[in-house]
Amino acid sequence: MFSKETYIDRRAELKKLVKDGIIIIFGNNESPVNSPANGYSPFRQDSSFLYYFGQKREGLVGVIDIDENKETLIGNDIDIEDIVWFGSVDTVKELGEQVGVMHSAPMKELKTICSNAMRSGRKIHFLPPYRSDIKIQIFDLIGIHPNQQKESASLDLINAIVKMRSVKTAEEIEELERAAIIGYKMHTTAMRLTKPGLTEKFVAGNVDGVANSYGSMVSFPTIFSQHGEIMHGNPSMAELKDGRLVLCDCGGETINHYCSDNTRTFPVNGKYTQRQLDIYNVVVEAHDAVLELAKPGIKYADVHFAICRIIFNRMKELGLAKGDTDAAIAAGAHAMFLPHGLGHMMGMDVHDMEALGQIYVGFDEETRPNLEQFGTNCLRMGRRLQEGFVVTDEPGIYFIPALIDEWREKKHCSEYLNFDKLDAYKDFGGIRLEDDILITKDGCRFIGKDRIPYLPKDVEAYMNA
Ligand SMILES: [Mn+2]
Repeated sequence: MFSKETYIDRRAELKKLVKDGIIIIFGNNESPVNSPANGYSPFRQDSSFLYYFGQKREGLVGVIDIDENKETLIGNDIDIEDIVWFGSVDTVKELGEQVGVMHSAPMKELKTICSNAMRSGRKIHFLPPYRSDIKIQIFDLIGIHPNQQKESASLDLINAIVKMRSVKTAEEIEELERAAIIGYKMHTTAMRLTKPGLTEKFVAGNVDGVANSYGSMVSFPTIFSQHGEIMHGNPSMAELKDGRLVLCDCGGETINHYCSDNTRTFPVNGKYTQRQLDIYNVVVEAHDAVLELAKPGIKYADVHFAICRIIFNRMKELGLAKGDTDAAIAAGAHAMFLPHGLGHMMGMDVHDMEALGQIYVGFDEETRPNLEQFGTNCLRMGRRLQEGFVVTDEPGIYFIPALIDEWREKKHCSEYLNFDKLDAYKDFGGIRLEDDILITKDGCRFIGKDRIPYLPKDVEAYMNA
């Protein structure tokens, strides 16, 4: 947790931005795995609740009455039965005081607060809920059916929170640097362990253990797969095979829930083949080019398309693509190789604030998403960069057999792609490299003091040390 003043200042700024009404920010509740008392562990608090109220306990709700300038932390104190099992914990009143909230109340008070506000026609601001229990809670409190809650969520509140959480302060950047250290340990553990004969799951399980050991948990389910062409390939019981590449995309959260998110793709046997290097080096070039391009005032969508041009030009040199590069990109031909966006915001959520709606986080009035074109419709971040933004830089090149077959059959972008050559790559897999960058005053820099090895010679040296 940061100092009490951090949370007081954040709520003061939020009140200024939202202007009037009552803001309700729901903390998360325990989420059962297979019985009520056996919850997913560790418990994960909602990130916006953490941002404004700092407390990690389940079953809390933060209320900010802007008109009356009154802040209340809502929650039930635990009784002696719970103390026997879980030990003594601070009261809700104490939890509130620790973050500068002067009032507290039991959960049943929340119904009264909402009913009074509705009776006097005041605006109740809430965020789009993503957990079913919170949807039921909102239905019970305000009477809005879960099907209508996303549309009824407060745009003023969403915009205010996006504005605040997008720009990372010095103390948040320190947390992200700490998360990067955990990410470094996770990735180098994977590189050290990987060898033919082990299962994907064995390595991925050890990687997850590193996140649990140094922080609170993984920042998203670890991707560890020899099928790198599957964007979110879960680690399977498949045996790691000599000659294959394995893609590892993972990150850890600090105790204060700030994330890291990195990807490396390395040879199972510790040595890249020339065919693998031909593709790998293009991803390196694209990954490094972002460092030159990303700076305040530049649209991240423009950086994305600059990277698409690099990739498409190199694919032409390898004989996999053809034709005019700009026309090919306008037609979406590059998505054969890179069907996702260059990156996303990162902070307390790995895809930062995604639950608030990607369109509010990654786009604005000036920069609108293209929802029509395959690949381009996956851009999570398009708008102009500002100092203090943290985004990921994650280009990739993939050979997806089903996509090659589908486009060939439909003759989609056939003037820009050499399908016969592509067929020979159906057994290749996919390569992605990812690091997290902080936008600085006049450019950008990687987060993390130590680079996880990514140049081929460094990866090979690390794996064979
Ligand atoms: Mn990512």
